[in-house]
Amino acid sequence: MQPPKSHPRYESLMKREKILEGIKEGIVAEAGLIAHGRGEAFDYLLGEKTIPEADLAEKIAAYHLILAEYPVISVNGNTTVLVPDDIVKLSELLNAKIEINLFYRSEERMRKIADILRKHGAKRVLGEKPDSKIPGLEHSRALCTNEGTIKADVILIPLEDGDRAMALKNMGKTIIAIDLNPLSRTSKASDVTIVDDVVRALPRITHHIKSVKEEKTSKKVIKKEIAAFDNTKNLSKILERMQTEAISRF
Ligand code: PTJ
Repeated sequence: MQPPKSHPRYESLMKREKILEGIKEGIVAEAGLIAHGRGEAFDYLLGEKTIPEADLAEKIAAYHLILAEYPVISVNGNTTVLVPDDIVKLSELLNAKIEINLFYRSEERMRKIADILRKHGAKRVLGEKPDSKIPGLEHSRALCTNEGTIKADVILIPLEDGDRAMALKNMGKTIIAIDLNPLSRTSKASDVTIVDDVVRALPRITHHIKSVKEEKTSKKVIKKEIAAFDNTKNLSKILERMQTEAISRF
């Protein structure tokens, strides 16, 4: 059901609709609804907006992706229904590979997700024919490709489960997570954690990449800002911000 545009929480309701539609079409896992609800709860505490600490992480993420030799964007059911265009745009801007990596893997879901991304302009989508595994993971979440996850030096993981994030970190990769829960294992294991809704985060990362190109920011400056970024400190500032933001609306 389409919510009326006048509804004060129209955007949030539209996201729910996309997730529900995705479940009906067999694209989003049923557990994706629960994951979305958890994300919504944290987003509500943040005031459903990009807070300054998230924007900083989005800028640092953009910097890592610009410096990357082989960036990869990992996608699942939720991200595909929420931001298919943004995934494709970002991959084109960075010349990054897109790889589907599912927690609740089935060949049918893999195909449906790849079809949606191709429909939105992706020339190549990896993951349907895995030829490698992430060491240390036992379930089907380990399945991946040599051309994607294995070769990646920097990997963007929106809405990731903690085990896989930690396994990727153990492989020596630079991990950029998008996760509204600042307390999740994924958030804590990542090099850069963007505590923002994926719907706002991907366009912000793209914006920062374009700014670097327009303003011709030097590699020296980029590297200096990356070195000065402390993910744990940023996460603790976010927890404080959640509290003050929520109290200010009480
Ligand atoms: O499509 P599949 O089979 O790969 O399954 C995907 C889900 C998301 C179901 C699976 O990876 C899962 O169970 O994830 P978790 O462990 O519940 O983690 C999802 C995290 O994403 C949670 O910490 C949520 O707070 C967060 N989250 C949910 N929706 C959003 C979000 N973060 C950013 N933007 C969102 N829209």
